[in-house]
Amino acid sequence: MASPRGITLYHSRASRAFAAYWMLEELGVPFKVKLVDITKGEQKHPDYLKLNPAGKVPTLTDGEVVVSENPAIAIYLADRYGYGALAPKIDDPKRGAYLKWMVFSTAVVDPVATLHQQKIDLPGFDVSFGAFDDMVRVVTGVLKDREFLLGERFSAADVVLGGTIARLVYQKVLPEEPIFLDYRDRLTQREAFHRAADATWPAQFYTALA
Ligand SMILES: N[C@@H](CCC(=O)N[C@@H](CS)C(=O)NCC(=O)O)C(=O)O
Repeated sequence: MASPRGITLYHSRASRAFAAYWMLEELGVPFKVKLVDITKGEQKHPDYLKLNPAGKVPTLTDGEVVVSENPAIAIYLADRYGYGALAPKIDDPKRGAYLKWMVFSTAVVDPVATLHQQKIDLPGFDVSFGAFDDMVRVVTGVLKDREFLLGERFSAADVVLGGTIARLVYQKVLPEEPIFLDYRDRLTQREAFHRAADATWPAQFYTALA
């Protein structure tokens, strides 16, 4: 379905905005791109802060709709333009797991992995995102007997959490074990992944992932 309003993605190259870009490519909807160069501090410009007071990329607008935070962007887009395809429908029993993995991606995986990369490993108890090893165990557990997070069917949750896992494998934050490498390889074979990577990542990063 084409957007009746007109979608614009605000992103920066080689950033977490990749997930939103990949999501748009999966859906095949037309969209405009505005570069917000975080290396120049453009994400803190007053005009951009009106769209996203957190001063981070990505942000997506669709007419009057403004959405930021990758999982929220992916949930919005998948429900609006890929409902039943990239998003399980409301009455689909897989909807619960779908939403859980979406939230888990930035509430747990990203923060705990970022701290781990900086050699900060907090005890899991009373820390909202838990311990790094517990995160690895949980993600390993879901991927051990399936192609994608929801089973055989690729979904927007694979774009958001899978995109994060692909980056963490590349950055060697996650262990280079077959379970992560194989999942990463399944994701990077997708044409939409390649289109988004070509547009957003330096060639070196892209070839390392492909
Ligand atoms: N939780 C956010 C994270 C976005 C994020 O961390 N963006 C980084 C780029 S990778 C950013 O904009 N950094 C610039 C800054 O914080 O000033 C999401 O999932 O969208």
